[in-house]
This record gives sequence, structure tokens and C-alpha cells, in this order.
Amino acid sequence: MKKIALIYGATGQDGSYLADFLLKKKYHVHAIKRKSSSLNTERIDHIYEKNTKNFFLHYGDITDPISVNEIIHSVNPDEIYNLAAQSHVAVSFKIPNYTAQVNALGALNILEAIKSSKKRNKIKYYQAGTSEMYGKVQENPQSENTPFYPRSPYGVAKLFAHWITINYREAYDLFACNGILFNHESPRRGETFVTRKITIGLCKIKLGIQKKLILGNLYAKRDWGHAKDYVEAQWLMMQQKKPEDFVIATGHTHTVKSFIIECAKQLNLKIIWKGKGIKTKGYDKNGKCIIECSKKYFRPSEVDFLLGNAKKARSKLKWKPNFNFSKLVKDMITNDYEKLKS
Ligand code: NAP
Ligand code: G4F
Repeated sequence: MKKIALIYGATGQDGSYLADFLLKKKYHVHAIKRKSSSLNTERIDHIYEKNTKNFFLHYGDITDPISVNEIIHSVNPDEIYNLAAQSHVAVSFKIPNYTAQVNALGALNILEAIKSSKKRNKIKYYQAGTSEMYGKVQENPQSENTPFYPRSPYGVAKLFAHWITINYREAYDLFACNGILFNHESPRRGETFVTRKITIGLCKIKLGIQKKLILGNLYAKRDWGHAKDYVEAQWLMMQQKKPEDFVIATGHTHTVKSFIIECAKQLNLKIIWKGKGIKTKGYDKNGKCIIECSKKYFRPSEVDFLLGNAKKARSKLKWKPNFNFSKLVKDMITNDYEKLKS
């Protein structure tokens, strides 16, 4: 019999790749979309157009326990992936209460619905945890055993979701696991996250349709991987006999500035750097300033450095990423350049 998966967050970057991945594995995929005043299914439209037989869309919202219960009890899934979130760290400082409703209590709503389901011991649950929980890092590199120290309302809310997942696993014997995923990007990445803002900005500058790219902290370091590799890891965690938590990361870290430099290299765009810290500026070959920093994009408290240790996933899940840093940049740059050119 075909397995049934339910994806919260299916209209997002990871949810859309996960839907592609599970459909290839012959799952029946049920996907949740939110009511929105404009179309929000761009990332899954390609599926809907050609694979309607195994793909089902439902309106829902993770903050509404009535809808969460109704969907879980009627779909009767084998696997539930909770990828739904207010996923922007900077925005979480502006809407902390809302971020907690979605990122923390949303997870609890799903776990409660599983607990009250007749199939409760058969349903597997995946919680989309994050390296943001390490925040002010207490150890390098960060593994499953590194203590957490979140630095944003986003990170704090995700830490609640992490621990409530463990608590429901221990208290009610649910198959509930946490992925602790480091940053992962792709051509489907939201346009306000730094990597996509850079790939779009530099492609537009190269094509002469944007003059300047204005960013925040260029010296923060992130362990960036590709979303396609990371959704495979999510699925692998759900295929284990016992639920456990796993760090997913590449084991390499780069500054935001290095990300810009790699993009510029692939676009054959020369940048001459001058100044330090917030005064750092990038100039083109004619001496025109094309990159500068603004306080507007700095956060009240920053996560300066992230570097993951995914040894456990590599050995137990046999997971290994196919994309390295330059392949990731290439995928994003190629996609944005082609799209913008046409
Ligand atoms: P994303 O592109 O921002 O997608 C978030 C998804 O959640 C969207 O489908 C969004 O729907 C949905 N959503 C938001 N609020 C909701 C609500 N109240 N009810 C139902 N759905 C809701 O994020 P992503 O990059 O794919 O990340 C997926 C998950 O992994 C998130 O939980 C994120 O926090 C976590 N994570 C991401 C990374 C990363 O680097 N990408 C790393 C670690 C963990 P709309 O399309 O309607 O907005
Ligand atoms: O791309 P970012 O916004 O990602 P951030 O904050 O690391 O969060 C992402 O990864 C987390 C995993 O660690 C996920 F849980 C979370 O959902 C999200 O997907 O920012 C990356 C870095 C930060 O240090 C930020 O200060 O880039 C710096 N940055 C510099 N200029 C900027 C900008 N970030 C954004 N968004 N926009 C800028 O102009």
C-alpha cells in the first residue's frame, strides 16, 4: 500500500522539494496551504499541474487546533512533516508573539492531534528544528550534544518545539524526531533571506537593472547547504526504526561576504572591496559603489558563527550532501540569471 505523507509548510522552500521527493517515492502527498489574498502556491504549481492523482491540497493553519485535528484525523497519514514556520529570524524580533504562536504552539497542536489519534503509535512526526537554537554558540562545531543558547524570538520558539517533540516522544511513546538543520538554500529560497537577496541583486547588477545591493552584517558566518540534500535527510530520519534527533550540515562555514565573492566570481563581476565592518563597500571596475551596508538590516542580537557536525547523520542515516558551496551558488546564480535575463 502507498504511504501517506502530510506536509505542513508545503508552499515553502523545503516543503515543495519534499513534496517532489516523496512523489518520486510514490507516496500519496497531502499538502497544507494557508488562505492568502494572493497566490502562494508558486513553488508547488508544477506538481499540481502534472501529478494531481497522488497530490492533495488542503486549506489549513498550524495555529488552529480545530483544523489541525480535522486534517490529521481525516487524512490518517503515516508521516507528518512539520515544516510550517514564520521562518525569518529578523522578522521574529518585530512579531515575537506571532512567531511563538506558529513556531512553538503550532508544533504542540500537531503533537496533540497525533496523541488523540487512533493511529497514534503508527504516525511518524518530523519537527523542523534549526541551528538558530545554538545561537551564541557554546561549542565548535555544533552537534546533537552542544548546549543551546538561542538569540532571537525565532530561535527561542523553535527550542520550545524541539523540547516538546522530545517530551511527547518520551511521555507518550510517539515516533517524533527533530532535525537540527543548518542553513540551506536553493533557487526556491525566499527572496528576503541573505543568499537569495544576493543572487538576485548581483544578477540584476550584472544585467544593468539594479544599481546597488544594500545588506546588513557581512561578517556573520553560516554553514550553507542545498535544500534538496536536506529534505532527503528529513525523510531518512523518518525511515529509522527508533525516533532520534539529527544535526544536518555540510561541515563548512563561510561569511556573507564570501558568499558575495563566490557569486561575483561565477558572474564574472569584478568587485573591489574597501572599508571595514559596517563601512565595508564594494565597487565595480569603474569605481561605482555597488554594495554597501545599512544598520537597517542588523539584528538586535546576532548569531555570529555557525558550523555543524553531522557525523551522526552521516553514519546512522548514511546521509551525505551532493552539493558543495560552489555548486550551491552555481545552482542559484544560474537560475536567477536565466529568469531575470528573460
Ligand atoms: P519557508 O520557505 O519560509 O516556508 C515556510 C512554510 O510555512 C510556508 O509554506 C508557509 O506558508 C508555512 N507557514 C507559515 N505559517 C504557517 C501557519 N501558521 N500555518 C501553516 N503553514 C504556515 O521556510 P523553509 O526555508 O522552507 O523552512 C522550512 C522549515 O524549516 C521552517 O520551519 C524553518 O523554520 C525550518 N528551518 C529552515 C532552515 C533553512 O535554512 N531553510 C534551517 C533550519 C530550519 P506560506 O507560503 O503561506 O507563507
Ligand atoms: O539569510 P538569513 O536571514 O538567515 P538566518 O538568520 O541564518 O536564518 C535562516 O537559517 C536558519 C538556520 O540557521 C533557519 F532556521 C531560519 O529559518 C532561516 O532559514 O541571514 C543569514 C545571515 C545573518 O547573520 C544576517 O544578519 O546574513 C546576515 N545578513 C546580512 N545582510 C542578512 C542581510 N540577512 C538578511 N536576511 N538580509 C540582509 O540584508
